[in-house]
Amino acid sequence: MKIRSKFLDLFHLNEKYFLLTAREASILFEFFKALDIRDEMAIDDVQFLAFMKSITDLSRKQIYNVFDMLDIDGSGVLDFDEFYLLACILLAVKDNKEKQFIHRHSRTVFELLDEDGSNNISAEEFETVGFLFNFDKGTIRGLFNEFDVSGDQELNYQEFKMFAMACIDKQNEVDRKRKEKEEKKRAKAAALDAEENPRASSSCVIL
Ligand SMILES: [Ca+2]
Ligand SMILES: [Ca+2]
Ligand SMILES: [Ca+2]
Repeated sequence: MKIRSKFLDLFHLNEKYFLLTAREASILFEFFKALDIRDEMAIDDVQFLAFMKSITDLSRKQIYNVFDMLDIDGSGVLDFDEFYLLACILLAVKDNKEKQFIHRHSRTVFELLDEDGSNNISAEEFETVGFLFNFDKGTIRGLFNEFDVSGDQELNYQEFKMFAMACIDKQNEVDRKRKEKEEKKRAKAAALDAEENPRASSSCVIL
């Protein structure tokens, strides 16, 4: 899932808790009230579709899946608590921190993914909304092979928790590789620069 939103750029999840600060939450609440054009302290699926279409690249079907997942109490609308959770997930994805988010909020994410409340996540359940955390089908199948220790084709909370812990190692590795790549690029650019402007670079060294 890709996110393009100037509004969300104003927010960042707290590094420690992966939630919004109180101030940011109150700004988000104002925004929620603006979306809630009928003044019902809730947004329905049509309002949600328009909002998600404007800031993500998800399809209509995917957006409705997300709506059903977030409507935890099954009321047919999203209240602010449910919307707040979505905002935190969107922010985690925007900042490439979705794996940390899963790790930090493994119980919440587990309950979100376990759509039928069976205390187990099936591959189908994971696939229904996995795109929200940037998991594609292949990755999800691999993940079940690796973490379904009991072999019942489902992840219980213990198994999911192991996955969530591994998730963070994976994210750290991805972050490390990205940093290495950036540093290499920078070094290469500096070397090229030095080649093109030998005088400038030698004066740099003197300075
Ligand atoms: Ca609801
Ligand atoms: Ca389930
Ligand atoms: Ca299992």
